[in-house]
Amino acid sequence: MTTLNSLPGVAHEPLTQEELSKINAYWRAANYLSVGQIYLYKNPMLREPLKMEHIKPRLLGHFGTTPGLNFVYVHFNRVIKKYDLNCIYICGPGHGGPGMVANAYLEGTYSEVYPDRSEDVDGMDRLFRSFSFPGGIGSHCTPETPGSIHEGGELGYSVSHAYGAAFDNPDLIVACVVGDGEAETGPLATGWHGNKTYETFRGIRLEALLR
Ligand SMILES: Cc1ncc(C[n+]2csc(CCOP(=O)(O)OP(=O)(O)O)c2C)c(N)n1
Ligand SMILES: [Mg+2]
Repeated sequence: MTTLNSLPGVAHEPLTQEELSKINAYWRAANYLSVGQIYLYKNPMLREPLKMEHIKPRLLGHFGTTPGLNFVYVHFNRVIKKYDLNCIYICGPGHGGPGMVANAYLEGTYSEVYPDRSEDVDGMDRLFRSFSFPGGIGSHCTPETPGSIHEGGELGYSVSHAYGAAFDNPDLIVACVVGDGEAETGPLATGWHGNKTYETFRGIRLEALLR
């Protein structure tokens, strides 16, 4: 039987201690940047003791989904670098926005596109304050999020967008995370049938060729 470990080119060894500690540090930084966007209005590095006035008065949803999404993100980055892969991450869960923004910021892309959200305390302050706040950025991955092709505001399209990305780019690896809440929507239930769509399209194309 072919298992993942028996495939040529797939490393069998566990991660080294150095890899583990770097990945863990990156993951914790992404989690901090996510939780900061949700809660902090001021004091982004918590250099002062936390006071009520540092907390946003109206909070968005919850943090629950974010550590898992950030975990997937950092490990995909690890394998992308290791094997020089061409990948895209489609993030479905309804409250995953802060995680995706945090990673875009941590990679430097966010500051490249929005120089006022620079990679320093002032930039972090502006990033945190703007998240899900009047005049700021959306609580989900709006089209303004660098690299985003998946508008997360209306739940239910992650699988369809993942299929679309793969159909358009056959060599692309698409990592798609589906939210459990998102999975209750009609569009998502339909999205699971993308494999049949592909077979149908392929059938139609074959038929056309054979004619
Ligand atoms: C079509 C649609 N219905 C309802 C909502 C409101 N809504 C936003 S997040 C959310 C919960 C989504 O759950 P899940 O996908 O598991 O994400 P998580 O909260 O775990 O991050 C809901 C119902 C929405 N954004 N879109
Ligand atoms: Mg959920």
